[in-house]
Amino acid sequence: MRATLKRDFWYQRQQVNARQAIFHQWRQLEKYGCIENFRIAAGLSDKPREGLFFADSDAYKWLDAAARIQRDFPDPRLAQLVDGFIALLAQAQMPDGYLFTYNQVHFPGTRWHNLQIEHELYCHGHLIEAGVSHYQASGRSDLLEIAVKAADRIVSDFRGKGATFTPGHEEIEIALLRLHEVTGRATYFELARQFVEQRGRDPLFALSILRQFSDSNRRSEIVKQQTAAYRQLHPEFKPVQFPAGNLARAPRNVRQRWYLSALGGKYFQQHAPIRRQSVPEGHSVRFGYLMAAAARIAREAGDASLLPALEDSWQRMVTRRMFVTGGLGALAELEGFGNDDELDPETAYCEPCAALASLMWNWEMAQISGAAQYSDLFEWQLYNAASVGMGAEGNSYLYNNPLVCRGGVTRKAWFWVPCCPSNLSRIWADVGGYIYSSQADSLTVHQYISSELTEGPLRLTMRSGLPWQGSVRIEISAVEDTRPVKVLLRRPSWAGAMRVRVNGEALPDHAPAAPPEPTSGGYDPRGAAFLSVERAWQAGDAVEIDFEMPVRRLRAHPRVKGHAGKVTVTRGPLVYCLESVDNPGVDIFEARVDPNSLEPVEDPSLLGGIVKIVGKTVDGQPLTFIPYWLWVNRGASQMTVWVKEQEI
Ligand code: FUB
Ligand code: ZN
Repeated sequence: MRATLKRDFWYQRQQVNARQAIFHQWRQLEKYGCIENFRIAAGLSDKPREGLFFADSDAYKWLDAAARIQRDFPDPRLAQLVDGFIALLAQAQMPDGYLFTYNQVHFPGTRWHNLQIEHELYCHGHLIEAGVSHYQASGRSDLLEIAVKAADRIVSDFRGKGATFTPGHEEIEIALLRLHEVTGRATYFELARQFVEQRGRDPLFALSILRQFSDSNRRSEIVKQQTAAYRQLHPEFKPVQFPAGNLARAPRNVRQRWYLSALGGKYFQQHAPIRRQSVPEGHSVRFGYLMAAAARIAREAGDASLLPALEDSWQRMVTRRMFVTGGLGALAELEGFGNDDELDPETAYCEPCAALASLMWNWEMAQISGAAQYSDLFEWQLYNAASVGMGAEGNSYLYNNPLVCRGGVTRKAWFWVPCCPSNLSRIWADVGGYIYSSQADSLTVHQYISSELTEGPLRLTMRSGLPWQGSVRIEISAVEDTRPVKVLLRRPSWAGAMRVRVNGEALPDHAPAAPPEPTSGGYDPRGAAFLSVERAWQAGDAVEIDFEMPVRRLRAHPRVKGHAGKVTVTRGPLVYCLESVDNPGVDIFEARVDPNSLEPVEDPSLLGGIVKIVGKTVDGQPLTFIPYWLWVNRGASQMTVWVKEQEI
């Protein structure tokens, strides 16, 4: 069920998304040749194709985001871009449904090559997702028809095939599951399930991957020769120059680790069949998409046999392989998980797409289990690991996200691999779909976000002060019928006391027991719980909630290297950091914070209006902490999420 956002924090982020980010992204896609690639494939341009082999996916994610944005923020300029691009896709798509500009332009007549590497299915997946989103948002079927044609091609070419016919970058599974939802055609669901079930079953995977790398390199060389030949004929042609990316520090042996991970299949989640994948491994975006798809299959098919692996993976991720921000991926190059407790904040990769994939997975797990820990992690990753990816104004981004930065990182307008910006935009546009869920006799409030809900057993409006203040008011505007409905309110892991009043009458608070063993990273969603309020609701009933939001200091587990004596400052769902620009004259990496000095202070003039946390070092120097997601919005700087508290 979807709610519409109202005023306040997330509505403002949606406005930035709709007014700035989506237009900025379109300009970048044009500037760097991504849209032109479709004109070339459609025979409308004779320029050389630009960008990586999977560049199409960035345009599809943009279309997906634009379609979702149009629902709540209609804009004729955006509608024109969307409609023009859909018309272009119709021209670029081959009559049999295939649409992948890399092959169409460079290797006409070839397809489904090097499936572990070249991302054909990943790109088709994003095309299909765009079609579904556009249909869901607008009721129009023009893009959906293109998506269905592509999906039918894939069904014909892949149905009944085995382990070697699975994608190296998961995503098509989610797309097919969403297409099944809107078309009701079982064959899409079955193919998604086949892709998930067939992973990790190729006994000759290592040989196959070596062959694919070699063939993929051979094909890249051909592409280079084609571009060079074009330049000889057209000396005036200048290939696009992508902006340099940010410094991504990595452990010394990361390249060897990447090779080993790839050969053993872990990088691609091809090392074991799905029910034996109980540890997060490899590329963290791919991992998250696989988990999201498997969880959705488990939910829709009622397949409980998938749950132990999903639950074990989740536990292992949260307890041993996740940064305090909810960021995922400890290793650049691999763009993926390191070993247990390998959580160096300077080499943290934490790509926003990995956090977004985790949101999708956690949403599914929340639906299956009814456990609050999944919605808690969703919130934490939304505000921290995902939000950090998009600049305050919506036109600059971060790709890799260290938790400690001594320099070398600025927000960029675009990237050589621009997978995150439009991925963030499509989730931002859909935040209203992740707040509530309902069953016949219950309504679950997963997130406290100002919104209006006009479907389900209760119609209501919510005003929430989060992430800055802990006051929430839910007012029932209409009820489906007079039967009692259970309202399940999440008691966040970060809350001190949770005071709830229904029509002015206070309910008892039950603080849940602390989880058994602390996590490696320091944040632990397992302390969250749902508080149930059951009654025959009436229009005008009001639930008022007050969350105590103390400044908390989280600590990494002692088994994590380099964190002894250090803390991360948090308040409510926000992780805070010290940024050099706010702390002139202080060595933020060496300063020792006085734990008793920390207090929240509203600052309407800082970064568009925030609650900062101020304090002092033990020798009396002033300290200012800002929310981590807002760092590096004011030019180059240094930053740390981990701050010294004790001398070690
Ligand atoms: O490979 C496609 C996308 O680009 C991945 O999800 C990102 O990690 C980046 O490599
Ligand atoms: Zn990304």
